[in-house]
Amino acid sequence: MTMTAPQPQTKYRKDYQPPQFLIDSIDLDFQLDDTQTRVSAVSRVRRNGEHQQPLVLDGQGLELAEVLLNGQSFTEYQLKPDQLELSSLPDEFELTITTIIDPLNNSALEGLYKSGEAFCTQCEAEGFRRITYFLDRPDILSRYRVRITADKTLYPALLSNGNRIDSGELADGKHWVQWEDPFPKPSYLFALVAGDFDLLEDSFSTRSGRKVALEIYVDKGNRDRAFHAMESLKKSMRWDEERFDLEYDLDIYMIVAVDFFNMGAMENKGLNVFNSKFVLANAKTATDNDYHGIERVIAHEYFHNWTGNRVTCRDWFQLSLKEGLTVFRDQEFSSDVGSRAYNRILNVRLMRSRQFAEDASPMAHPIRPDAVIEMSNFYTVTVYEKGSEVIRMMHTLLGEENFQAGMRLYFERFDGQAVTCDDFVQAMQDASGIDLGQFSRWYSQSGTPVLTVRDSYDEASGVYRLHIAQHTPATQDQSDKQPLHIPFNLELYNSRGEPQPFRINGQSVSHILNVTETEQEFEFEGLSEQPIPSLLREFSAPVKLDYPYSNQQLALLMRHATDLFSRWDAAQMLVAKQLKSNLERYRQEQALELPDEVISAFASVLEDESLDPMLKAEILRLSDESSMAELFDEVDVDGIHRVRCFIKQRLAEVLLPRFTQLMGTLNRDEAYQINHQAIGERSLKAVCLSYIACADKELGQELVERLYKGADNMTDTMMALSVANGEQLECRNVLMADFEKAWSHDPLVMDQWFALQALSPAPEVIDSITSLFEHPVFSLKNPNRVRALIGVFSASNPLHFHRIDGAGYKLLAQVIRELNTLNPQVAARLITPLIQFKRYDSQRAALMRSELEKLQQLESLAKDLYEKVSKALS
Ligand code: B3K
Ligand code: ZN
Repeated sequence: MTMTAPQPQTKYRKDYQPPQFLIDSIDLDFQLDDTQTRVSAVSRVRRNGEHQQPLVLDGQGLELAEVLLNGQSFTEYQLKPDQLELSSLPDEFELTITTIIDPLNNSALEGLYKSGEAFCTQCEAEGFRRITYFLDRPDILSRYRVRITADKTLYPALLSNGNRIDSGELADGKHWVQWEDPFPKPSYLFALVAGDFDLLEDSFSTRSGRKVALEIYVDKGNRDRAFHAMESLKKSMRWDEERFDLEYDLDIYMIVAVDFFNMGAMENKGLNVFNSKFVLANAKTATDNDYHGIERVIAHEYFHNWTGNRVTCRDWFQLSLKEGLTVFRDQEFSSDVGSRAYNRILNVRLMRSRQFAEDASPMAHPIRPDAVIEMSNFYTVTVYEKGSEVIRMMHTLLGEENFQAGMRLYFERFDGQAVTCDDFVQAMQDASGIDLGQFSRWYSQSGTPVLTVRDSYDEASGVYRLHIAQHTPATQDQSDKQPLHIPFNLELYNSRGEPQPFRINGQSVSHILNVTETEQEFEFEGLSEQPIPSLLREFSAPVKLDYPYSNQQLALLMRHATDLFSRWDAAQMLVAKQLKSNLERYRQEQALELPDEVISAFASVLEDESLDPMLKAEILRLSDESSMAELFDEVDVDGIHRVRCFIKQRLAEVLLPRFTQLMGTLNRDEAYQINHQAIGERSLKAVCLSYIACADKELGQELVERLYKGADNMTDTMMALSVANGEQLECRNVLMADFEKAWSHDPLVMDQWFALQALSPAPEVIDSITSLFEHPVFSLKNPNRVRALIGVFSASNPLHFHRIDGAGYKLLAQVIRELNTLNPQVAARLITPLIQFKRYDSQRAALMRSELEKLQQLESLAKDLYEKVSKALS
């Protein structure tokens, strides 16, 4: 008889119960050792309310060494799978639990593990239970004291949350440090780090005059790569004071960069642990995009100190309470300190490519999920990015002043507590007096609404009518959808491209319409000609728009829209239109076409000298094939590839002289600088170069080689390589080999090279990737390497990932099988493109499905994968 593993259990939001016990404080003692770390936890526990229930603690993969009750040996407990159940307990007591754990063999990178030579922790969401038995849920807020003992030479730095209060030496070459965090916190914010680092120190004076020590710990030899992170941290601290009136609350803020990390970073109180990718940068090793990413992630984790740490989540279903809000805050930070339009474009691109795809997938869920098997699976673009869009809509409806009043009320009410998304919305509503009742459906409804807009103009009365219908298609998790409250930002232009003042019922009105019903009509008066509407400006709601724009109308918006975001958006729509019509032609085996007015719309962007180079680059750059795929319910992999190539080729050929001329004017100030203008010019240079190489391989090759050889910074180097790779220039292999030789000592830099390998359009890409598994720098144990090579291939090289013989699917499934035991969290992230099989033709869908079925048969399928695979196959 075969034993089947118990089916993983689903947890439901509606089943929330307050905890049976509270833990006011915990003293942790760590005796660090590679495979036998001893953890003693002394908790002050009290019964919550009148009951005689046992105390059920969470624990996973722990060896239990000892249990004491009020200092005396205690045996009234039962060890169950992943739980320790204690009974016959008094109402208040001191509980001592000693466990032994094995950090060295912890390849899941949750709990306490080794990253290279250092010890570090990752506890969110449910990693603390891999350290000791505990009530590992975010509504248990406790005071932490932590004592760490370890070898002094190997681990000179011993770090934990809060303030360092004592330290000492021991006879056997060991030393210890004692930490105390004055703020009660949930277990997911606990952190410990031990290692031998280089340290970059600085300080920050808060607005009220307190001095905060800032410390960034990096691997030996990397100190000169931590300055940008430090500047970003100080900028974030200042910005949060100025824009949100929020000041830092401890005397020290530490960041540690580690090489093995499942995500970007973690906001542990006073001791952030970061993926080194989001800390380390200098001009030689990091691109402009890396710099931008570091600034954003440093800010994001810092902002969590208030939105997440001071006020946290009652349960994990409320994750968007802290993540949506903190993403909104980091987006606003990036927009205030950089270009608002550029940042909006990045956010919207992510929404339209990945979040819309998630809503259309078996993993569709509301920003506040109702049912979860493995919490790690819900750190999603929906919870984060759509969550942020929901906060942004509230900001749009309330305005900055009311929104900030709402934030103040939220902190007044809930500082030091674990609360819900409803609590947040209530604070916003109470502070503003604006009814958010219908609006709050955004928290419970999944799916992407489609707004169908039609219009008419009556010349005699000068009245323009806009008919707006909203419809949210059913998603796998939810069939019934209700109308949402959608802020709809619009502008009307006349045929000369001038914005038109408009009135509704004799009143001049704001540009934000409140769309609340399934169908609604708006009448605008006082228009002397049929206007051209600029709809859903700023992407004022996370919806899809259906309006029958003509090429001419879009060309006009591209040229004249008063906000730069709308110009970019018009270009997106113009290209989407050409994509759709040409796909039709492709299917009917007709010749592909690109109308002159489309080419001239692009030409006038190229020639517009008043346009910010960074924006110009974004408008001219065609979105990639996987983003284009999101315009369709059923994805035609080959058709999209073919048509995109055609559009690019046509634009490139006709506009070649203009691209070449423009390229010659960019970055003429030779020395590398990091400022808006210089970064924008580099970005535009990359776009020009890519079009040039597409139209004229010889000229492209010459420019690419010159750029590569003369580059004094990684942005230029990667630009050259990426064009050589993307356009399959003859110099591609030589340059790639040269880069490999130059950077093989630096895995973070090599990730860029692995990613290029993964993006290669060459037919042999799958074989190359397979042989790169043996590359000395590659390791399946390191999530950054895996994401760079396999993640990029399967998410961003659709032409080859979806190869018709299924070789791409096989490759991904093989990696997932290995990661199922090594690191299930990373495995479950990688599987995303496979579970979308229903959107592909029957041949591909069958091949993908069969890989999923094989995974489902795995004997010890981790629950992370179980959740996604079973949803996909159901
Ligand atoms: N809060 C962490 C995410 C932790 C994910 C754990 N699986 C990073 C962040 O959003 O800031
Ligand atoms: Zn976050």
